[in-house]
Amino acid sequence: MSLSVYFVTPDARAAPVEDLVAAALRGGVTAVQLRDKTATDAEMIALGRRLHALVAPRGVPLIINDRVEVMLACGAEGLHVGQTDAPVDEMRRRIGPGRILGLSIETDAQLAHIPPGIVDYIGVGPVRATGSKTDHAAPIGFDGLARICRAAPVPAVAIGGIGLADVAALKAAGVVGMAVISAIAGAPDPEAATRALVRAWRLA
Ligand code: TZP
Ligand code: MG
Repeated sequence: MSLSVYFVTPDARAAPVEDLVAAALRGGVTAVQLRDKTATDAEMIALGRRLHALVAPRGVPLIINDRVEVMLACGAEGLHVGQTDAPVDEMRRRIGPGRILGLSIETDAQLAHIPPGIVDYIGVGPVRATGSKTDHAAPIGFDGLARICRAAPVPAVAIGGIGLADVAALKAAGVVGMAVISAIAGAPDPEAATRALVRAWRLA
């Protein structure tokens, strides 16, 4: 599994989410997260199944944000939870040992509460303030990101206000990948934007 270029679906969608994910896949995205704070579970399961049919032939994991029932029902590869969701050890019991489990980390202090052997990766940020998540925590910047990466017990993915120009700084901070919404969904050509991120990540 590679989380190097990790596309998270947007709230505001200029294009259908299937079209965005298909474009990201053509561009070489390595992981996709379905994040939808407003859909019903039934809507999210239906969408998750459609997205899973797109990503699975390419061996790209589909990770569902927050909702374990949705993840189980659409056969996704993983679940991503935040600090206010149910505890990760409970989530791990529900999803079983073989699925991917990600946890959002916003502060140094939250690292201390990660139980050993439960979480596969952490999503760290926001690195910068972003309009893509209205209720985000205070930005940690690249210094904060590097500090958290050094102390983290598992691989870290950066998130929040990051894009193509940041690839070298992100690699220097020690993350294994970049999770983005607007750098792909907000680009005039999401496929080309993804391809550029993938190429930059490989070359940096
Ligand atoms: N969690 C922290 S920041 C963020 C999420 C879901 C949004 C990232 O979106 P963008 O457009 O890549 O800044
Ligand atoms: Mg959450």
